[in-house]
Amino acid sequence: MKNLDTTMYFITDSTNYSEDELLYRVEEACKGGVTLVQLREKERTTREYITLAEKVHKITMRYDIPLIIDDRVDVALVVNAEGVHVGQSDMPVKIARKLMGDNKIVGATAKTVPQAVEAYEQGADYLGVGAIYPTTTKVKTVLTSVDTLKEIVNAVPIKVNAIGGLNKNNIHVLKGSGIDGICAVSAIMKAESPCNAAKELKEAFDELQ
Ligand code: TZP
Ligand code: MG
Repeated sequence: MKNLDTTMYFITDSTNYSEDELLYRVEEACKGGVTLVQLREKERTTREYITLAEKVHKITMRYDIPLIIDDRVDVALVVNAEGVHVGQSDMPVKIARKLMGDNKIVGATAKTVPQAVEAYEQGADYLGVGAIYPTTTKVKTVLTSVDTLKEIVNAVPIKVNAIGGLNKNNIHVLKGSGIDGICAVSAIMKAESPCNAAKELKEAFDELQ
């Protein structure tokens, strides 16, 4: 059975952090009630990605929170993570689904309705849509309007999360959009207390409902 609650989806960014600090922040975010964790590593070697993913997975498993690996189906399979997330330049959803099997979570990035429909038809379980606001996180992305976000929500029957520059003070723009949850990197990674940040962000999202 897939356990998929995308309400408060925390995505890591280890830039400028030691491994210990990253692991600490993952654990604090778990304590703060995030419902999904994505390990997102762009600079590490495959071997380093696997080693780190094993350590992160040990933590998330203790909190019963699914771990999603960004970009890399091979790494996700090796560490038996609960899922993988693919973007528009990664492996197509259809192939990721085939390799991961039906019981794993496959998420995809979509910035337009056609991309969203294609990802759904190819077997994605959820979509990350954005960037809603400009972001300081290292990413090649363009802004997606809240109107497009709403169109995507209406176009596909799977979970849709908003992403990009989101924090507890600006997510009110998402009210009434019909999204299932929010994704956050900096709001938790850069917070003085990642635990409190996760808790507050989740509360802010719950208040929108
Ligand atoms: N995809 C679109 S925006 C983004 C990704 C991975 C980064 C979001 O990071 P932050 O720090 O929450 O703006
Ligand atoms: Mg990617």
